[in-house]
Amino acid sequence: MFSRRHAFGLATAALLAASPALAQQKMVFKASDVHPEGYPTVTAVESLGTKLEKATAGRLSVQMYASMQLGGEKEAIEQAQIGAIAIARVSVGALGPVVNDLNVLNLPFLFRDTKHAQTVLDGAIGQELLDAVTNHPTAGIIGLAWMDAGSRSMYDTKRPIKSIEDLKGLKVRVMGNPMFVEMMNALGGNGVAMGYDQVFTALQTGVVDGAENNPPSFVFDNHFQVAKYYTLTEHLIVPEMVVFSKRVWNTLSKEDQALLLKFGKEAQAEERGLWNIYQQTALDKMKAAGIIIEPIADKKPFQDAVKPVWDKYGPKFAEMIKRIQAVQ
Ligand code: GTR
Repeated sequence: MFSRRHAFGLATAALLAASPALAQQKMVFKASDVHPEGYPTVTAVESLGTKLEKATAGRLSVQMYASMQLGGEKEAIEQAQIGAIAIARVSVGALGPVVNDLNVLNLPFLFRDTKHAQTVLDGAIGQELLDAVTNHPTAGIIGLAWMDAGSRSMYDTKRPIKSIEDLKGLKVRVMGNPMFVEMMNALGGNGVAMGYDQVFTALQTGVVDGAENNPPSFVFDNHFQVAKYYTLTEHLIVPEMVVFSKRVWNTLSKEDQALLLKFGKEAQAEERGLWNIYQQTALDKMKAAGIIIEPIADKKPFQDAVKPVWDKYGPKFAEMIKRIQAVQ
């Protein structure tokens, strides 16, 4: 698997940077995703690779490392930054600590629903935030495309959560971003930041009592085998991004960069279609597996509880929040 063909890495990137003539050489872009083969984000990036290979007669291609083979998302971002991999498909939750502008999307209950989030990301604001990644002076990554990830809800191994009171004292894993720890604490639980690669074991061994995620992650990353209660809090609608290593990007011709941007956009559209199917399949599998799904009719107590997070992080995004809320 680690043949020479697949071993595109830092050394090669550095060499290409030094010698643009070599940029016409065959290159295999390593891509990382925490999800398994068949997951919408994995399929969409693979399909980008297939198109790239076809358009360049095999000169450029993508080698997908799915299922956390290269580690969690923090690691994927770091590897893209140094050029050890070319493509990282990661959550904006994990990118927020690298590109602060993105943290506006990590505010709980920011979007009215997933449709609202899609409209925002498809429009001017979506492009601005991709550009904020690309133009960031030190992040070292290019924002290539958005990926849908639905909305995130709570799940746990202990008890059904019928109201916010039931969250009290539960140790709940959140993504590695202080905003989410503060969010979970404000909701009454104990937020524990942890890489995605550790969540299954943490749930299984009782290191945490619960976590929060969308139905496809809950099911296809197997968390539903250990956590039986899923509560439709839908507190976060956090999109995901495909980012490309700037180090590698800078070795590419303008034409190759344009191809990546074009196929990136197409991957974004393809993933959305696949997402809708996966979301439904996940819900069906949850029901078949006997997961207790609690609807939350009144989300107001949850929305009120996260006010401290908005008080702390909202003001510096005031302008952007207004624009996002104005999108119909
Ligand atoms: C999933 C997302 C991953 C990762 C994970 C997590 O929904 O697709 O990119 O962020 O959540 O909770 O860490």
